[in-house]
Amino acid sequence: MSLLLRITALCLLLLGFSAPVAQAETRTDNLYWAPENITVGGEKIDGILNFIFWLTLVVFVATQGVYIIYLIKYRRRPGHKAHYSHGNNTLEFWWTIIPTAIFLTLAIWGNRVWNELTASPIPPDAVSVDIVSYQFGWDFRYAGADNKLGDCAANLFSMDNKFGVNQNDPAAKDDFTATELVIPFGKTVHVLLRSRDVIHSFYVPSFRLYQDCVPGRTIKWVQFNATRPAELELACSQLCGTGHYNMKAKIRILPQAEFDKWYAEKSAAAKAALAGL
Ligand SMILES: [Cu+2]
Repeated sequence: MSLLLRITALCLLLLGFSAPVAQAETRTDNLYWAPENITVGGEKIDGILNFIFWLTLVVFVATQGVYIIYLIKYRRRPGHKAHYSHGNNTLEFWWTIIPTAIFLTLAIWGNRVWNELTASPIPPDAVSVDIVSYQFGWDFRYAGADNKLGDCAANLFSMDNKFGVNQNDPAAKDDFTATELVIPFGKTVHVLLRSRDVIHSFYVPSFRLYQDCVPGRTIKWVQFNATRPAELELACSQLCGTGHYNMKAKIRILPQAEFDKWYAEKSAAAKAALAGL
């Protein structure tokens, strides 16, 4: 390729003229704020985020305001002498106590919301999905007809066992896999988060959910309940290597009947594939 062509290609790339990729729902409103929350309990996270945002704004304006006033008021000019200040104990007391109280409030409040959203027992009819992240993509495994995911372990990951499933576990026989996360709305979804290589992150802004997938561990406490049908994009949120930018998967949230149909079809296909072996 000629140098000129290479430079042109690089410029186009830098300007964002790359190959079109499959897009999730395009946002048209509220572009400067978080996307619409579509999970039960997500409004609690929004409460904390909004509080932090407005508090930070007030503190920013107040501190920068004082800074600018002092810059002008105490600037160097003829006839004015600088004087040394030893500080003010009362002021120092308050500007230590108030931030401490704010940080403690945020820590307790955040912890409480985290517990409310993650510590409740998983309902028996929850949809369980095993999500395995890797450089650079996502794999999904569903429980199949028995509604029970087969056992898995990090030391079983291999080229032909990409979910690290224990093949001797009878519950593993009817599990099926998918390349997109398909879930119903109005029902609890329980996800197992794992990684085959480095740390990745399962981040879905519309669910107000952010959880790292850590190699060697199975994160079991993430559950959520979507409130409406939607098509979203799952994008890894932990810089995990050169292909990180492209580590995406589709999330499809369907009405229960449509989900059941999809599930039955996938389950039957997996069963047929197993029988054909
Ligand atoms: Cu990643």
